[in-house]
Amino acid sequence: MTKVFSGVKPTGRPHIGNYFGAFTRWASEQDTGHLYCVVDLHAMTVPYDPEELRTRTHELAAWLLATGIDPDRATLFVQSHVREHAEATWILDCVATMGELGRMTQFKDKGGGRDSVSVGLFNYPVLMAADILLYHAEEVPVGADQRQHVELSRDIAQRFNHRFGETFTLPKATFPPAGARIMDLQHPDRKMSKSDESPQGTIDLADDADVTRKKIMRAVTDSGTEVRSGEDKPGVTNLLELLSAATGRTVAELEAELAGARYGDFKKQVAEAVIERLRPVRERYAELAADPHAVADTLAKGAERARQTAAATMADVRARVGISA
Ligand code: ATP
Ligand code: LTN
Repeated sequence: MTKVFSGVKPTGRPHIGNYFGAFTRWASEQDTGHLYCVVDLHAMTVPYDPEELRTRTHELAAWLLATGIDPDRATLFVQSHVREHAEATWILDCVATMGELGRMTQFKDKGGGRDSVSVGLFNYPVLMAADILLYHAEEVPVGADQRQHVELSRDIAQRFNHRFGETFTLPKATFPPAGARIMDLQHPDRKMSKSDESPQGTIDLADDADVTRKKIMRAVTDSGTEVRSGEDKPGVTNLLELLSAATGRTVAELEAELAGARYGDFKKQVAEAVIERLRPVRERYAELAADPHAVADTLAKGAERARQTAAATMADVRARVGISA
């Protein structure tokens, strides 16, 4: 059985990009030995409101459960509940180098050389390495933007093993199939994102059917009238990919069927498909939201299970690096 670890930050509200690009994949591939984590410590690397962090962490876990993560098979937990993540980060900090962290493009994009950004933002990939390495994960399903971070985790693991003896498994990133990247409906040249302010371009999982329909009907399309994908048609391509993700049919099939369709009718079809696909997930979420104790209980059990592995790894690490057991 392959060991898998992945994480999602409780920043902003989860959207259909997270859902189609990550959550559904996690749910369909889940197995015992897979761990899925709400990485609240990672959400602290940029300015945030503590009460909001608490709420969002809980809501995000509920969305993962609503998507179909089964806590009796996979382990679902909150990063800060397992203190070994913070402890491992310090030890790995003493193995990682300023040079390699300084080369991380996410840090360069988000930190941009400003003195005011937190040390946590710079250190973000080391915490991510700790997440992955504590559980000896072999595979890390992520979006392409996280490739560099997973490679860094691998480099850190290798260096640690070389310096202190075989301890960590070397992880590798795995990526969703092509087309699993949902773009902003108003700016189809950039990905739908939790942290960018583009409410009309982002369909939150928490949006209701009416809001979902309106946003899709107002999505930007392209010049011309043809419903086909292509580099010259980023808006229509994105909607075709969304329709494909929602229906499980290929873009080629949909293009053939939609030949001659008007943009308006095409968008209606996309909207209804997305709404239908999300309906049971939204219903399940509403049930879970009505019973916060049940979700908290599930997360406590998940943390308990995760802690067993994390504690065993840390005992080994402590012994190897020469600190007290
Ligand atoms: P942000 O949007 O705030 O930059 P993020 O969504 O990239 O953050 P996470 O919330 O931690 O970061 O990502 C959770 C998962 O969702 C990741 O695997 C990421 O690749 C995936 N994901 C995020 N946005 C999209 C998108 N638009 N299309 C497909 N997958 C996405
Ligand atoms: N950095 C990731 C979230 C993340 C993660 C992880 C993903 C934190 N720790 C460990 C995989 C494995 C992101 O921004 N999507």
